[in-house]
Amino acid sequence: MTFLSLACVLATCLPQTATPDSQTPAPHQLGLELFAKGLDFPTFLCSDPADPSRILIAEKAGRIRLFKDGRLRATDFLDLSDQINIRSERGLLGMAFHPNFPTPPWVFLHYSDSKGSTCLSRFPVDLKTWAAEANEETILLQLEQPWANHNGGMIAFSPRDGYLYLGLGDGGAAQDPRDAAQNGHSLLGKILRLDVDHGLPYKIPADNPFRNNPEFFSEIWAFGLRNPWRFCFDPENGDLYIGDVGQDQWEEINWQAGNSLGGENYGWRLREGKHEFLTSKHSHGQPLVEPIHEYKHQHGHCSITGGYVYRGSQIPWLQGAYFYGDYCSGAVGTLRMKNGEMIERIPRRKELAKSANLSGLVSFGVDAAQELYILCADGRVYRLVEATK
Ligand SMILES: [Ca+2]
Ligand SMILES: [Ca+2]
Repeated sequence: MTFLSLACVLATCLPQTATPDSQTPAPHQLGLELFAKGLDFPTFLCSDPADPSRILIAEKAGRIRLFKDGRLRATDFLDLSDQINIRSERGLLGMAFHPNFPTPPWVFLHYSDSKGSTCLSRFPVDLKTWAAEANEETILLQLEQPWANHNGGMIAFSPRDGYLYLGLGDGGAAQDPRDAAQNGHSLLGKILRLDVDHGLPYKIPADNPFRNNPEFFSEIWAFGLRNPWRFCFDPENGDLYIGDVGQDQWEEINWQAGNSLGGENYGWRLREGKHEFLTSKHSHGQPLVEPIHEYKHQHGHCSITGGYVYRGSQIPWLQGAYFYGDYCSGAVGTLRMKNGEMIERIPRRKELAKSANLSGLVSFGVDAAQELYILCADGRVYRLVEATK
């Protein structure tokens, strides 16, 4: 195991708060263990829903590598590299098993196809070989992307309603030039909510918030997002945390309660974080939902990587803490919500820098035991552990 430099230690942690040095030391400390290295730009990690020792790691260029008991298997779970466009932020971006897996034995992928369009697809999994059947792809949604960046990437099933949620960025370039995120007749800059269990390509859930609103496409759950690269549901209560990537100044985290009815407008491009940005020709006459947390582009921060709520068993004191990080600086933070309010936020940059250099923090991952991982652009993947003193 090779631990890299401590460069992250030098700058202070997440802004808009006291530096970690000025705070009472946390009674517990976190660390990272190297889980794998040598991967090619890993973007997503999950496990067999029934077996956390069988870990899957997706690479941006289209392979999904399979690990059993920590060892890389020779045969990929799936290799889509011949049909994926990897320019800029394109690639294999997200993955989710059906919530009742293995009945049906389906895995869903979010990737950029050879033309660069967003593609949501379903593949059956052969449970004997533990490989997805590449020739049995069913495309559920295909959406042209005007630019190579801001493709969103996340897909996840809500633990409350069982529907598939898919995050899409504003399409790309800068300043949302097509004013897509506020436009109800564009799927860009949105989180969609789809019923993938009934009919093809999918069915619109009866209680989608804009189902009977002609100003919006009925797939839309929430809008006003710039690039919701990663979002997650708290498995305990269905609360939704969205890391929305900002433009030049502000990164933000949005939150909605598990019993939300949807329809939230998170503000882009009217606002970047909690700050005025540009006007929009679309007006919806509803209040904008402010982020629960924002941080500025300083101390090396440039792009938020949303994570997961810790619900594992290995670190009991960490229960219910939401993890997020920054792609450029590698800084990690945790926060907790209670009754719709943020009640705790802890910068963990210095703490984690003792065991790894996290700059290029592409994604967090979670296995079926709800233990957390961190994926870095340098091909290393770490497992979150309690630090031994
Ligand atoms: Ca795009
Ligand atoms: Ca916002």
